[in-house]
Order: sequence, then structure tokens, then C-alpha cells
Amino acid sequence: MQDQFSEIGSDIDPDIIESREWRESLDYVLRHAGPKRVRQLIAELQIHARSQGVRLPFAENTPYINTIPPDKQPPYPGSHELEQRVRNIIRWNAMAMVVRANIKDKTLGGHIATYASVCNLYEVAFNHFFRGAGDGYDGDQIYFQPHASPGVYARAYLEGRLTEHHLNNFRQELRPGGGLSSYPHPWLMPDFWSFPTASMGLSAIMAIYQARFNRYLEDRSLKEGNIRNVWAFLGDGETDEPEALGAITLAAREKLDNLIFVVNCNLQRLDGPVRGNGKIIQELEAVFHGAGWHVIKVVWGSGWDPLLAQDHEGLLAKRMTEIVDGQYQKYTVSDGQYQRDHFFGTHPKLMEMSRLLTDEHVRTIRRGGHDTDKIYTAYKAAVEHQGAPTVILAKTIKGYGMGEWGEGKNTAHQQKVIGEEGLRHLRTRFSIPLSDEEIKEAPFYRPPEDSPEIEYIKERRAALGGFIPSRQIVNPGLPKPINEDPFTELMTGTEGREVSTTMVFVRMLSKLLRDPDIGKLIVPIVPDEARTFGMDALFRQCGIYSHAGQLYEPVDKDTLIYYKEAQDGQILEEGITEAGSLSSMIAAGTAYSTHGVNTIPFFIFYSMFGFQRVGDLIWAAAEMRTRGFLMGGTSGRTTLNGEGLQHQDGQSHLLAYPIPNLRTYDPAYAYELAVIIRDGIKRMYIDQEDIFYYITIQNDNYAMPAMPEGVEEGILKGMYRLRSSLNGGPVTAHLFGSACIINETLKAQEMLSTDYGVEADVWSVTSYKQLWQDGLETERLNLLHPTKKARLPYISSCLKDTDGVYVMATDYVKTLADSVARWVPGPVVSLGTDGFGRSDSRPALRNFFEMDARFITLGALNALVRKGDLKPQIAQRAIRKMEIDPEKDSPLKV
Ligand SMILES: Cc1ncc(C[n+]2csc(CCOP(=O)(O)OP(=O)(O)O)c2C)c(N)n1
Ligand SMILES: [Mg+2]
Repeated sequence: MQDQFSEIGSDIDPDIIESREWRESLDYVLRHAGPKRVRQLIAELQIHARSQGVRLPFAENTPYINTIPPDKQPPYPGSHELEQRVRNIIRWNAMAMVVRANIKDKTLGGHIATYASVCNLYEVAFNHFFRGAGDGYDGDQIYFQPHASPGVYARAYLEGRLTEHHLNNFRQELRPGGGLSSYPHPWLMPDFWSFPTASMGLSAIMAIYQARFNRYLEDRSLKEGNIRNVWAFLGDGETDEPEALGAITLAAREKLDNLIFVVNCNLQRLDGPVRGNGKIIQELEAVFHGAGWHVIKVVWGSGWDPLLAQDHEGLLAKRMTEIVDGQYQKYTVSDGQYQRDHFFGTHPKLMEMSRLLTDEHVRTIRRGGHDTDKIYTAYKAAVEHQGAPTVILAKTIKGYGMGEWGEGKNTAHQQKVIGEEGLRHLRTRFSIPLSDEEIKEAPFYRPPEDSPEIEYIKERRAALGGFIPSRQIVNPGLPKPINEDPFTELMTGTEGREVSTTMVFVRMLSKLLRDPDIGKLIVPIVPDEARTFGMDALFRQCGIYSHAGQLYEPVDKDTLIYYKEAQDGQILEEGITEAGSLSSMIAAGTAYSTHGVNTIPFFIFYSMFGFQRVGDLIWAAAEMRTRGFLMGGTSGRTTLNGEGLQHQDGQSHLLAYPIPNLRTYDPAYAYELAVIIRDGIKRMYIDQEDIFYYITIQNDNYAMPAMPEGVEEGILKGMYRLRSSLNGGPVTAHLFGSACIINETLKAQEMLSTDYGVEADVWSVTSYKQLWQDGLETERLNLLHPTKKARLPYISSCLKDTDGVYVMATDYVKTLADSVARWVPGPVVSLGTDGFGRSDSRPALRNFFEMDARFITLGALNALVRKGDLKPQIAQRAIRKMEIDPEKDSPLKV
């Protein structure tokens, strides 16, 4: 990245009188009129220069030195000496945890070098900034760098919150008494970690929307006077993930001064340098500045201050700016002489400056991210800054303190075994009072309970409100059963009026929003698709959330459903960002634990752009114990017919299969939807189950029937008999339909009976996934208890007294049906939508994918033929009669 400092002194002598005069006048203005006037003057000069045709370089960068000068540095409030001793012990134990685990089993893995680089950044925060819960404040929310977790555990060990047993079982969670999870996992350590960060990049976007949601709660009076601060610690390599920087403009736009990013710029990622030929700190500075963030660079330790103080001509700053990161990494592993020659050797004045330092001094001058005074200064400025989020770009060394066992090496990231010699070196480096004999197996070290170190950190945490991290559930759930009213209308059907499940859903949502008890807790989230789903009436009903309110007169103000933005607006209209919307869903769906507020999110999106696009965030939502509803709109590969292959979703239900605590449904009727959502709210918000829902809704209109008797259990478990055979007599076929494909199934039932004398029952399958999970659980019990009478999976018990063939049709891939086939007491024909979609009419698409009423009919007839119950000619005749082209291309053809 080209920056404006590269030209300093390039072809003009900076010492010439002209430069000096300008500098001196600037100093004068600064002294007499302050920094604001200096800024004004420079801005005026820039405008003037441009008007004279001088092209100025893009100016989002500052020189490669600390943002806050030494004279603005506040005194350090803690004990440097004690904190240093504590850090040494934590560094040792964090390293020992990984080494010990890998002595036992080389396959366990773990990381030492990352914590070694971030240690001081964490420790200054633990001792002076991270606020725990207390005095009406719920505590800071902190997203820790995932693979630095050993350091967080090692601190909790000193604090007395974890035992040696825990540390010994790092990455061995299945050992007796449990162990510690590799990374921050709320699913695995629900009392400790709140935020899963192991999939890199996600913590940044989740933190931004978390900080915004904290404001939302306040603005909507769901929580008062308690906007929590959010800290996200990111790796510099991690910032390459699109999610990491993808939402930073939102944070600035929303003026989220409760948000602080700390980027641990150790210049390395897993394989090597992050920006060997450039400078990650400068690059990030430009990006964050451009987005409107308050940027604080913490590049150099105090050892450089005297040199920079003499750098009146900016030569040192220029040299610092022109060296690329790959070279800085080289300095880390080089001796003082090399650095002197290479770094200072380019200019006689620099060389002269360097004579103030010994070689050892040159080698050991610290980077800013290891200097607690500089870190403290940056954090203080960050928490005090108002009106914008802050990012701290802290330069560190990967593997700091590990010496030749990793410091600055390209292999540092994966260093997890350290031999005896290395342990001896580190023991001495960290002043750990263990003998050569004792350290062979890298034992943990904890000073006595009444030692100054332990007393110090406990006192610090007590003063700051308590231990961190700590996950607590402070809300007991909704106090009473939810009102029936929003659901009753949907149970009685539409009396012939044709509507879609999407329309039904929006109606229910609008009633839920008006509910006196839970209405205010509902959080509708849309990524610029409210109109697509017919939800625009809600804009006016509840308002779109905007902290700034509405600063303009909306163009449609004179209509009934105008675009109303309001500070207490309820809808989160996120714009075109599924990742951002999902991050909002996570913030709202975990508020029961993070805020003690039972907000109930409904995230309504194009089903195709859900699991496929942001599946990893959905996985994070799952392990974070998020509650709420993912509503996959315009679902079904043939039902969303005109939009073509990138919009038509025939797989999201399959992609949802692996998520253990996600209940998925593909309902056909209004009453099914009502039963599912009513039960979901009860299970999540009254019974406090850590589950969430994925429900697909469609845009096909048809009459919604009233709910038959006794089907509620079946709806929730995944299937029920919807319509028995039309003419009595023996039933030889069973037709399964889901969502609007149920209509094809019902039609096939009639065709089979009328045209072929085959009687069939129709079953509505609301969830193949629920049937499949239940089947797996039942099989497992049967496997482990051979002497007990085998239990039947729910699907088998539904079909227990049935006979014949089973035809299962969905608007999704056939794997859904296939997943339950082994629990069905007869041949299964699965019909679905495998292959790329097309734009065309629904009938054309259902013919193309071979899953309309004709194919369901043919599927039943053919299966009966194969079973020996019908003559092949009957199926052959049916093909002709129904005008099916047996030579047509397969929809799977590639
Ligand atoms: C999405 C994702 N991709 C890859 C990884 C594997 N991984 C873990 S740490 C790491 C390198 C991290 O580099 P950086 O962000 O610079 O952190 P550092 O360890 O240097 O502090 C990688 C590639 C991951 N955890 N998540
Ligand atoms: Mg890094």
C-alpha cells in the first residue's frame, strides 16, 4: 500500500530552511491554539494544494509510530513488578498445558505461540479494564482469540477457578471429571465461555452486531442504563476473512462506542507472514479509518520513545514506515548487529541515533503490544472514546518469549512440543521456581494462595466486578404460558381462501408482535426482503430500528405503510447481509443468557441464502445455545419457480441435518405452522431448552384446512396421517408429502384411486429430520440393550399396521426421504428435486424434476409392479396416459 510518507526526504533535504520553518510554525499553532486548529489548518492547506492542481496521496494512514505520543501517556495504575510475575507464571502454565497434553498424546494439538504474543494485551485488560458483573452492570462481553485459550485457562487456574485436574485434561474432555475444550465453546463449557470464536472471522461480525443489539435493548427499554462494552480480540491473519471486516462500516455508522477491537498484529498467521511485502497495521489502519473507526496504533514499546523524540525530521518514522513486515519478522530472529546495520544503516543520521543503544538494547527493544504502559494508554483512550468504535492495532511478536523454540519463526504457530532444554530456558526466562529435575514433564506452577501474586490478581478482579470469562443464565424464562390468541385463527383454516404459508406466517408474526405479554420481546430480522415476504406492513406497525431515529421525510410518508425508522423501532432491517442478520439473530437469541432478557428472534430470509451461504454462523449459533426461529422464505426448488438456479432451494433442509440442536420443519398448512411455533416458544422460552428452529415457508397459495383432531403430536414429531384412503378397501400405497407438495400427493391419491383402483393413504411429513433423529436415537437404544424388547422409531410406529409401498415426495433433495427409508415396512420411492433448478412455471418444473402428482402416481404403481402386486403393463399404460416422456433428460444430468 502506497502511503503519503514514502516521499518524505526522498529527493529534498528535510533539513532545508523551508521545511524547518513550516514545522516551527505548526508547533507554534499547536502550542497557542491547540490540535483542533492544527487540523483545520492542514485541511485548509490540503484544499488549497488540490485547488492548485497538486495531487495529494490517499491520506488514511498515519506514520508507522504510536498514535498516542508519550506525553499523553497516563501513569500506570498497577504494580509492574507483580503483574510481570503473574504474566510469567501464566505464560509458563499456558505453555505447560499444551506440552503436557502432547507428551501424553501427540495427536492432541494446541497452540503456544499465539498466547505468547497476546499475553500482555490480555493481562492489562484483566487487571485494569475487563469489567465483570456488578453494581447493576452485567459485565463486559469478550470475544477471545480462540487458540489463545490456554492463557485464559492458565489465568483461571491462578484465580482458583480451575484446578490442576482441569489443566491436565486440556483437550481431553472425555476423561473422568471432564477436561477443557480446545477453544471457547459455550456448548462444551457453558459456565465459562459465552462466545464461540474458533471459526476465525466470525467473532468480529458477531461482536459488532452484539454491540449494536446492546443498544437496541436500551433504545427499546427492554434493559435500562446498562449498555455493555464488547471487546473482540482478533488475529491479524484473521482479518482476511470477509466476515471480519465486512461489517465494520455498520459499527461506525451506528457510532458503537461500546465496541473495541484489539487486533493482535504479530505479523504472522499459520503458514507465514500475514503481509510479508506490506504492512498489516498500515493496511488495517486505512481500512478502519476509512470506515470511520477511532484507530489507535500501538506499534513501539517505550524503548523507542527517546529515539523518536529526537526524530525531528521524521527520518526514523520514515524508516519505520518503509520496512515491510517480512523484514520486521526477520529482525525478530536476528541479532542486534544485523538490525543496526540493516535498519539504521540506510542513513548516517539514523546510524548516529542508533549509537545511543547497545546491540543487546537494539535487539530487545519491545514492540508496543508487549509494553504494558502503551497498552494501558491505548485501552484507556479506547474506553473513554465517544461517538465511534475503537480498533487497537497492536504490534507483537508471535511466540514472544519462546526464544529459539518458536519466537518469530514461520513454524511458531504449530509448536506444541518443547524438549527439556527448551523447558529449562523458559523456566529461567519466566523465573519459575522449579528445579531442572522438576521441570522434565512441564509441571504446572501455582504460587501459594496467600502469595502477593494470587492476592493481587484476586484483588484486581474483585475491584473490577468479578471473574471473566463467566457465562451465567440469570433469566428464569417466561413466567407463564403464552397466549393462544396469535395461533387460534390459524387452526380453523381459511374457508377456501387461498394463501401461502408465508402469508400465514406474517399474519401470525404480526399478532405475536401485538401480544401484550411477549409482543415486545419479538425481534423480526430481515436482510432487505420484507417486501418479498409481504412484511412491509410491519414497517409502520412496529417501526424499523434506528438509533438515530428518522432524520428525513420518507418518500412514502403519505401511505399507510410507510418506511418508518424509529429509535424504538422493533424490526432489524439489516440490508443485504445474511451474515449480519444472522449475527443479530445470535445476539437476540442469546440475550436470555447475555442480558437476562428473553428476546425471541425471527430471522426471515431467502432459504437458499441461509445454510448455503452462512452455514458456519448457524453452526456457531447452535453451539452458542442461540434460541429463536430461522424462517427460510421462498422455499422449495419448484415452488420458487421464476428465480432460477441460484435462488431455488432444494437443499437447505439437508444442510440443516448435522446441527444437533436445530429442529427443522417444512410445514404444509397454517395449523402445522401454528403448532410448531407455539410449541417452539414454549420449549425455548418457558422450558428453557437450548434448541432453535429452522422452518421453511413458501409462496404457493392454496386453501388452508382446519386442523383435524389429534394431529398435534404428529406435527411436532414429524408426520401424521392426513387423509385416509378415499374409497375404503385395502390400502396398498402410502403417499408422503411435505409443504405445498402435499397438494400433488393429494391429487395422486385421487388419480390412483379413480384411474387405477389403487387405494392410498396420505401422510403429511412436517420434518424428515425429526423422524430421522428419532430413528437414530431408537436404534441406538436397541443396540445397547439387546435383551430388552426393541423399540420402534416414531415413523415405524405410525406405519406399524400398514402394508404396501411408500412414495415420499418433497421439494427438496431425495436424501431427506432416503434418510428414513430403513424404518419403513415396505419399498420406498423417493421423489425430490436433485439437480440444478430452472426458471419456468411450477408445473413445468415439477415435470422436469419428476415429482408432481403424475410421478407420485407412477412411483406407487411402479413400486407395486416391482413388488409383484401389479402387472407392468399398468404402469406402462399410466406413463402414456399421463403423458410422461420416458426418454426425457434426467434433472441430474450434468
Ligand atoms: C475459518 C478458519 N480457518 C482456519 C482456521 C485455522 N487456523 C487457526 S489459527 C490460524 C492462524 C491464525 O493467524 P492469526 O489470525 O494471525 O492469529 P495468531 O495466531 O497469529 O495470533 C488458522 C489458519 C480457523 N480456526 N478458522
Ligand atoms: Mg497473527
